[in-house]
Amino acid sequence: MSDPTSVNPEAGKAALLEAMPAKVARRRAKQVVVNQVGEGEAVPEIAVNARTIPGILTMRGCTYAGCRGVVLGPTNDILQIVHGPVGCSFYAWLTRRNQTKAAAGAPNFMPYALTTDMQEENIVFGGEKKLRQAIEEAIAIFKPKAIGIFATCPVGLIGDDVHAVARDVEASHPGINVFGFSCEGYKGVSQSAGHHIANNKLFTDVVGQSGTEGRKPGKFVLNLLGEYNIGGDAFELERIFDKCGLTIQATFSGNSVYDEFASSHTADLNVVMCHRSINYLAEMMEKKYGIPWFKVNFIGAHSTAKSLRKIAQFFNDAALISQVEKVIEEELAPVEQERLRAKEHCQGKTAMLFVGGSRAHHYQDLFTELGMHTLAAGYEFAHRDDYEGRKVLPSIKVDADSRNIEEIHVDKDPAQWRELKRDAEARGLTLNDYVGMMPEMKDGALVIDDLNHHETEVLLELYKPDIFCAGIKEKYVVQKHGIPMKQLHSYDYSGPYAGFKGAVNFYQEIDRMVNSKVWSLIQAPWQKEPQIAARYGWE
Ligand code: CFM
Repeated sequence: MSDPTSVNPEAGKAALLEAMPAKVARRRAKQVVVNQVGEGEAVPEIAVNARTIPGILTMRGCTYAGCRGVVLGPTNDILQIVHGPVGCSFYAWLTRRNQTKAAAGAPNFMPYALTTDMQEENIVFGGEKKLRQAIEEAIAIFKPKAIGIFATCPVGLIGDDVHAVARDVEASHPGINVFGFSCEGYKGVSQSAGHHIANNKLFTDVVGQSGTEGRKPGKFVLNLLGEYNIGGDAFELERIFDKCGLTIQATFSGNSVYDEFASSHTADLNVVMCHRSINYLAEMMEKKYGIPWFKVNFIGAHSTAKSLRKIAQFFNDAALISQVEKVIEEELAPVEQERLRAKEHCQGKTAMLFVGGSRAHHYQDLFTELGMHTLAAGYEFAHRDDYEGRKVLPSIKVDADSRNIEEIHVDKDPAQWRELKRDAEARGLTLNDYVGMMPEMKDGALVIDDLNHHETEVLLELYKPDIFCAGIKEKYVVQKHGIPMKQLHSYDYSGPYAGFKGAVNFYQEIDRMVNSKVWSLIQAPWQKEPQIAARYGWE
């Protein structure tokens, strides 16, 4: 077990930057911060959402991934057609493990990968005709009610207009909602731009398309934003919400269907799980329809209980409050038993988390529940508000890359706007806020944005954490260092980890991983013989 206090954080930071050329080290120095929480949850400023240094081997993905894969991917009856070379579609094909359960007799397009498979000829002479043909073919086969078209890098470079094609198809197929996304991979510095593009289009073309008759029955109707049903997380949350008597109008977008998006404006509350990917939609829905939002976290049993209580307090209904308390009591008892059992083996061990734009924060709660310390954490593509809290929003500088993404001007819709706040703020509830990751981390922890391969290796050698959490690109590098590695994107083909049952799964897996002896028994060939002699063909 490593001693979390044994490495001086400033020395740790210096070690990360040591081998870098001076210019690169100067830039990275602003993206690596030693955490310190001051008065009013003030934390040091971190440089984020900046272009990745070429060649540094980033963990990031592209804008198309954030739009097509992340936000739209988990919905099952919007036919999604990727306009681009086949690889963009193929490598996004079911790799995120977002699950879905289509209703009996309802379509489920998720297992399909639809692409225009652009060829050189289309790049030279334009691909709009091919896209149009592909859509016609898809309509004939699948008969969808909605179609999303996703533009990849070459589409933007040659100037194909996916929106014009969408309008054209819509005109000849009334009743099918067709919308295009200008989510070319290069549009922003990371996936994050793709989230924003997806939010914008969903807001302008899908949310509010159905009338109030689309509202589901129930007294407490809310949308769950930023939950994508990885490894079945949404199924567990649906179970808990149902037991509490809460109705989920729409989840954006785990286990969701088009009609739920279209009628999501009829809900009375938006709760936001992943702030980074969906805060835009929450803000826009509040402006237009008056739907209030607040942040929740269903990763961790105690965080789940806290979030459920906040929802019940918002609705301010005695029966709901007592039902939620009953559910928490019932669910928490077996979870606590398992937590305390696992905690005995995990207490004092150390973790590092480098994931996306929200999980590096959320999963710290699960490790804390096990008595473990987070030595270092960071996001791949989050913004300053996800690190430092939304209080820094007014001081965030808008650069050329962010300006690239459209900010939609939204006005109140007097015909549809409802007063829904129920005096929540007067009753002490905080709305429209996210405190961010850093204020909830210990002083001295390293916070690193857009971690790269070299820094990963330095961290592993220096701190020797008991577990490292990231994605598939990092997995085998970490394991070769003899350190267990947990994928927090795909969950290593396991899950769910959300809610009460998810917490139990996580405790058990982490217990097994950090206490396994297997890693200390293996020795890689290069540890025995640092230089392996090679014989060249011409010798
Ligand atoms: Fe939100 Fe996500 Fe994440 Fe994200 Fe993602 Fe994901 Fe993620 Mo992978 S929406 S920011 S773009 S919680 S796919 S479900 S795991 S990087 S931390």
